[in-house]
Amino acid sequence: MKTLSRALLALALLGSSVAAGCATGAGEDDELSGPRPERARYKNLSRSGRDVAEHDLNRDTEPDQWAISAGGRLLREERDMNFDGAVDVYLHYCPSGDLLEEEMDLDVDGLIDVVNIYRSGVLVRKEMSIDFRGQFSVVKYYATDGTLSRIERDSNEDGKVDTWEYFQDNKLIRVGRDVDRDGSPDVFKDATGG
Ligand SMILES: [Ca+2]
Ligand SMILES: [Ca+2]
Ligand SMILES: [Ca+2]
Ligand SMILES: [Ca+2]
Repeated sequence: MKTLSRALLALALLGSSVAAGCATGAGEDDELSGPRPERARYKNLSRSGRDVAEHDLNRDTEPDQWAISAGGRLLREERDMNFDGAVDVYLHYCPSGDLLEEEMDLDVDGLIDVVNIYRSGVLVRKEMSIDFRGQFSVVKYYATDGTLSRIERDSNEDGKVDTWEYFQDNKLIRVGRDVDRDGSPDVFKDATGG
């Protein structure tokens, strides 16, 4: 079973883009089938009809961690990292129990700034809002061994990637740019030369 899912993961990573998902058997991705899964960054989180378990990590009698489950399955955990009563980190889980996504509000303003996306519990993608305004203009892709493979940047925040940085052994080797603004790179530059 593990070997099979690893093989599927490797296959998935061969593609140019890696979709979020639980990488488990068919039918277990029902929660993710829509274009907008329940996420803090889409502001569509719900606790309605779910079991909510509260925890008080710093023992000040105020809860700071919540586990939200449905039908005995843990959907997500919410954490208040700075103990101000507002949630800053959301952890979303696969039916298998593997971590699927991590949403983080780094500057505690209520907007998600970083999303880490996992497959079979391994980090494959990191989406970053570098100006903390909720636009994920930098996306980092990781290989199965954990090394950085590519960074895509939407420098002018028009929703289209314009710069592709390719990495090998965590070193920048090539940069691609989209000069005709069609969303794919046209000009490449070798970044290894001295
Ligand atoms: Ca507390
Ligand atoms: Ca907080
Ligand atoms: Ca924020
Ligand atoms: Ca182009």
